[in-house]
Order: sequence, then C-alpha cells, then structure tokens
Amino acid sequence: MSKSVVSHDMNKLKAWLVADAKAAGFADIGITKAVHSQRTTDGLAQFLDDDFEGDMAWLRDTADRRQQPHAMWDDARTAIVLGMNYGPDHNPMDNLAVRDKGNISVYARGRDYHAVIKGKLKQLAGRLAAKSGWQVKVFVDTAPLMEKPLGQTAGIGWQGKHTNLVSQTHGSWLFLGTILTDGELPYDEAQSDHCGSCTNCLDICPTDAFPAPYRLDARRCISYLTIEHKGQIPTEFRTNIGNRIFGCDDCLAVCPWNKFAQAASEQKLAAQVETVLPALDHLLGLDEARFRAEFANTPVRRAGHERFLRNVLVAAGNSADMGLVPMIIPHLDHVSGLVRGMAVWALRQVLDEADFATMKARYASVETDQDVAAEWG
Ligand code: B12
Ligand code: SF4
Repeated sequence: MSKSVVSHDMNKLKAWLVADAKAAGFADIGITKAVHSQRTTDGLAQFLDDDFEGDMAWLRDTADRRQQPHAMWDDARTAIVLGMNYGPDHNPMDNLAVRDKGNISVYARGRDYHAVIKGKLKQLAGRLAAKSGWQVKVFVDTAPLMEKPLGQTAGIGWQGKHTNLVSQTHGSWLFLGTILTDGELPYDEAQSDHCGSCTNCLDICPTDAFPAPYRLDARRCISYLTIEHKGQIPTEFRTNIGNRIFGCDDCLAVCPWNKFAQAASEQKLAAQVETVLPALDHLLGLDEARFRAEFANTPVRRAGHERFLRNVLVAAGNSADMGLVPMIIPHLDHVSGLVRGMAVWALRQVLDEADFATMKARYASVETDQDVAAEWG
C-alpha cells in the first residue's frame, strides 16, 4: 500500500476531492483503478491493425505505453477522471445550412480547452498531493493515455457508438481530464452502455466514418480531415464536408442523451465572436499574421494558416457562391500546393465550364506541382 494511505480516512478524502473538483468548475468526477479492460486493449490493437489512425503516427508510436496507464507511469494506481461541460447554447446542426459562413465545431469556439483544463487539474492535483502525500500526474489529451475507457470505468459515462463518452446528465458535451496517482481512493462503479438500439450517430455521419458501432475509421472523419490530416483532402469527402472548416459535431449533436445537457458555464470555454460562423470571404482574405491574431488561444490556431485555408476553400467550393470568386483567385498563386490545389477545386465548383476553362488556360500550364496540375485536370 502506498505511503500515507493508511493514515487517512479515504472516504473523507474522496468527499473533499469531489467537492473541490465541483467548486473548480468540473461537471463530474469519477475514480477508478488505473487499468484498462481487455476489450479496450484489443480495441486499440484492432484500430492500429486497420490503419485507422491515418497521419496520426503518434498513436502508433506510443501504442506500447497507451495500452495501460502503468506502461506509461509505473506507479499509476488510481485514475481520477474529470469531465468539463462544454455544451452549446443552440443546436450546432443549424449552422450547417449557412453556406456562406464557416462552421467551427463547438469544442474549438472558446479558449483552448487543453490550457483551461490543465490549469485547473494542476491546482486540484496539487491540493490532493498536499493533503495525501501521494504522487500525482495530470493529463489532458496529449499523453498516451486512453481517457474515454477510464471515464467509463470511473462511472462518468459510457463509450457510445460514436466512440466518445456519453453522460446521462451532460450528453456528449464533456471534455475529459485525468489525474493519475500512486495512492488509492474508494472506486466508483463503472457505467454501463445506454445506447440501446439507437443508431443516430452512425446514420448522420456525412463521410461514413463508422465501419461498425463503437469503431471509428479516423481517416474518414471530418474532424481528422480538417484538423489532423496534413495532406490534401481526398476528393470523395470534399462535397460532404459542406461548410465545416474545423472539426465536426454531427455524431455528438444527434445523441438523444443531449436532452439533459446544459450550456457550458465556464466562461473561458464560451464561444468567441471570431469563431461563430465567420464569413468565408473574410477568412479567405486573412494573411498568416491576421489568422494567428484572430484565432489566438483557440484550438483553431493549431491547424496553421495553410491547412486552415485549405479547409476554407473546400467550404467556398461548397457554397456555390459566385461572389467568392475574386477571393479565391489570389490563392491560385499561393506558395503552398495544398492551398493552390484546393483553390482550383473551389473554382471548379462555383464557375461555369467556360469560365473555368479560361482560368485553366491561364494557370495550368505554369503549374509545377503534379497534384495541383491533376486538380486542373
Ligand atoms: C486521437 C483522438 C481523436 C481522433 C480519433 C478519434 C477516436 N475515436 O479515437 C480524431 C481526430 C478523429 C478525433 C476527433 C474528435 N475528438 Co478526439 N481525441 C483523440 C485522443 C487524443 C485519443 C483517442 C484515442 O486513444 N484513440 C484511439 C482509439 C483506439 O480509440 P477509440 O476510437 O476510442 O477506440 C476504442 C473503441 O473502438 C473501443 N471499442 C472497440 N470495440 C468496442 C466495443 C464496445 C461495445 C465499446 C464500448 C468500445 C469498443 O476500443 C477502442 C479503445 O478504447 C483523445 C484524448 C485521449 N488522450 O484520450 C481525444 C478525445 C477522444 N477527443 C475528443 C473530442 C471532443 C473529439 C471531437 C468531438 C472533436 C470535434 N468536434 O471535432 C471529435 C469526435 C469524433 C469521434 N466520433 O470520435 C474528446 C472526447 C470527450 C468525450 N466525451 O469522450 C477527447 C477525450 C479529448 C478530451 N480530453 O476531452 N479525436
Ligand atoms: S465527427 Fe462528424 S465526420 Fe467524424 S465521425 Fe462524427 S459525424 Fe462523422
């Protein structure tokens, strides 16, 4: 047994921790043994066997450590999983119809949640360490720790068919953060699956990213394609991406358990004016410095200017808005082939055949990048 466990009343310590977490703004907290089930380790192996990770090589590179918390940190014994509500104040599906504006997914509209949650986790873990004498480590996303299955065994929710954790009280809109410790607190009961026969999330997916319930082929997911994927967006997905320029919420938004969800109360996660349906013509005109300034502190900045422009050009092509043509044309000279190629595709969508042929005659013969030349056709 670790150091000071015996000298504490564990139930009292747990009650204090739960109250402290709630006071810090966490919507839920659950405590579990830091061990993944066989289904979870098999699920990770299967995901990698199927190459579902695409460009996210870090998922494969860290697979050994990701399998079990103790493979990453020898002394990990207990996982304290925390959920922070980021529920929207409207149905995010409504934004998809506004074709001359870009839709940024709900999670990315406020300040970067990594920073917001990590700060709170560190303070909470620091207070726990001071009271207990235990070692603590905090995690949000970036370390090789599978947070969703720990959230399920800690009783916060269950991994729904869309693979994210669903909560009976907060629906799909919870960020997760974890404190690992070498101490031991009384464990909570694992949550069971309440998806039943519902397949809303599987059916709504615009790019057919679920080969089966509970299994996501990330390479087909718009969240991956617009945020993580470094190359050109494959042609087969472009039309169905619609106006989604950063992330996607569809499978979360249609979950019936959201009827119990409430809008987020953490002000730092509140949507900033720049991230709520920005006009495509405005976004097409942003240079790198203005892009960085406009999306400073939000997750959007992490995409980088080139990939962001690539996404905005897909949305511009899908807008069928001829008025955007003067904002698209300058990108045919962009230094990045990623941007030039998508500008060609966008023009092909909005121009009639004759006007597109005129543009092609002017630009295609001087194109040196094979992929961009292929976009001209
Ligand atoms: C990589 C990653 C992605 C990738 C891959 C997503 C994925 N499903 O893995 C991409 C870029 C696509 C992505 C997208 C999103 N992400 Co993400 N992502 C992660 C990250 C960093 C790692 C997840 C991971 O380990 N994947 C590896 C594979 C193996 O896991 P998996 O798909 O969950 O596979 C499991 C199931 O297949 C399961 N399984 C297999 N068979 C069966 C059968 C049954 C019955 C069950 C229950 C399970 C099961 O076994 C596998 C292992 O558990 C986590 C943070 C973290 N460290 O955990 C955030 C995280 C999962 N993402 C998050 C969010 C918010 C999103 C988006 C909603 C963002 C957006 N709006 O665009 C989307 C949602 C898309 C979706 N439907 O999943 C949140 C989810 C919070 C929650 N409530 O669950 C997390 C936890 C970040 C955080 N700290 O809050 N993400
Ligand atoms: S986030 Fe969008 S694209 Fe990705 S699985 Fe869910 S519905 Fe499909």
